[in-house]
This record gives sequence, structure tokens and C-alpha cells, in this order.
Amino acid sequence: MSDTLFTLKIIDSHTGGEPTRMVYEGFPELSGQTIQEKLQDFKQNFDHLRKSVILEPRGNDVLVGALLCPPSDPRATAGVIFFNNHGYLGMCGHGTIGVMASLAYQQKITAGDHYLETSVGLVKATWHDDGSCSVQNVPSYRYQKQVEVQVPDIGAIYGDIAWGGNWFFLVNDHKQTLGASNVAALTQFSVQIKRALHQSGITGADDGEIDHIELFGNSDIAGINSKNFVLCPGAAYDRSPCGTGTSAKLACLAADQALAPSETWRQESIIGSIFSAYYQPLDELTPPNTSYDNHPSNTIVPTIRGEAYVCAETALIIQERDPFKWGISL
Ligand code: PYC
Repeated sequence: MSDTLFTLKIIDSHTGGEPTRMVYEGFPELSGQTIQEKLQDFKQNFDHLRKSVILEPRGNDVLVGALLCPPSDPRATAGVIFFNNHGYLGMCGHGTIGVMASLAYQQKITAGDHYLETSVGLVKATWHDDGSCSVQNVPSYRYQKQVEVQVPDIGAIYGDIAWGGNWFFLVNDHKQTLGASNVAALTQFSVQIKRALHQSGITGADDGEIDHIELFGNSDIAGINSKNFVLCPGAAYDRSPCGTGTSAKLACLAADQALAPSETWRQESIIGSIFSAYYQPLDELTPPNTSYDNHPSNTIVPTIRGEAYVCAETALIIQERDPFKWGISL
């Protein structure tokens, strides 16, 4: 007799080295009309499935999951809930590109504009003939400039707090070597900053938890504006340049008038993958999202472009008698 509890159909992809696991069949139907209501149901009643999909032995700490669900907005191709080893993400830029590559692989989309409904707003994803994808992200803004945080054993660190679909602390002056061979030290350093922000009660707007730390430095590649290291919630580092992190960066550059609207910004990740990006001021655009009444005047609408590659199409099997059916949580 079969003791299979769930058979979850997935497509794995990577965007600039950062993996996305799109779950498109076999997940219980989430209750609620809106994507936020579905997210609540996921959190309250199916968090064990998040762990099954992401944690070892079926996944790993680097993975970002993307659950496809029916959208409530008639413009949207799909609703998508992003999650990882730590919990849930508002938006995910590399994940959106990964979902689009997976949908294209399944021949569910063709070149052109598509909308995806996320828990923090509708995003426009354009699938290009060359296999790249542009994501017009949710409106992004710098909340506070050069905030000081006292980090035990390190000292004062200054960073900007910005929203790019998740909350970021962006640090330019850190005296760290931004190189792939230094990721262990960069991770440790960024974890200390994140912990200090938390202990000091420093948050984004509306007490939003700052769960991503972003360190910037110069790129060695001609024509590339910047290189970053991004610590994700759950302590893995982003292999891609981070779509929401690049959006937060554009918001800071726009606020400092260091980048003009429509000017291209090329962001390199710590492993050398690249996103290109630009922004439009919010007041010059009618984005697909619903209400913008509460956005600060320096709000921009960023667009991020990158490539994702499909690497696996399979099903996750979750058996009743498996002692690690809900993943390994240490
Ligand atoms: O690309 O936005 C992103 C992202 C967030 C966390 C990992 N990647």
C-alpha cells in the first residue's frame, strides 16, 4: 500500500546561479481570494510543506521556492508565493525570472508582457525572444539614509534602509574584500550587522523587518557599475545580484541623484553573474499595481533584466513513514 502523502511537481531553474524551485502541481489548494490571504493560509496550515520543498533532504538552504497559485487579479498569468529556508519573501527578482523561464519551458508563455501577482504587488515580467526576462518590480524607495548601527566586535556601520520588494540595509563602507573566495567571512560579517539591526530595533517602514543585508564594492569587469554581496534571510548568500536588492540600490541611487531615469545600471553578483537595470520615477508611470497613495515622493519603479536556465523537471515525493518528510530543521 502506498503511503505517499504528496507528489509535488516542480521545475528547478537558476538565475545567475541562484536557484528557484517552481511548484506547479500537487500542492493543496490554499484558501482565500487574494494572494495575501493565500499566503496566510500557507503560513498557518502548510508551513511543513515549505520545509519539505526547501530543506534537506529534498532541497538546500540556497533554494527559493515559488508556489504557483490562481491569481485574483484578472491581468495576472499566475499568483506566486516565494519562500525559503527561513520563511516567506515578499518579492523575489531572480525567482520571478526563474518562474518565467520555467513557464516558457513548459510552453505556457510566449515572448511578450505577462503579469505575476506577488504578496507585495503585481509585477510585469517581459519574456524576450533571446531568452532573457525583464521584471518591472513593485515601486521601490529609500526609507532612511546612512543609518548608524553599532555592531558588537565590529563598531559603527552606516547603511541606507530601502524597500525593493523586501527590506534591505545597503552598506558601501565596510572594508571587506568582495570576492567569491571570501563568502564565509562576508556571511559572518553580514549576519552580525543583521543581528545588530534587530537588537537595536532598527526596521523598515511600519516596523518591517530588515532581513537582507547588501554590501557593495567595485566590479573588476569593464562596463559593470558595481559588485554586491547579499545576505538573504536564512543566512545563505544570493548567487545572483538579487533583483529586489538591485531595486533597493536603484532607489538609493535615484534618491542621491547618482543615476538618471532610464540610465542603465549593471550589477554584478559575488559569483560574477550580472543583472542590468534601470528605473522610471513613479509619478511618470502608471504601473500595473493598485494603490500608490502612501509611497514617498522619492519612489521609483525599477526594471531588472537577467537570464534563467531550467535545470530539472521532476516531482518531490513525501511519504508518511519518512522521518524527514518535513525536512531537516536544526
Ligand atoms: O532576486 O530578489 C531577489 C532575491 C531575494 C532573495 C534571493 N533573491
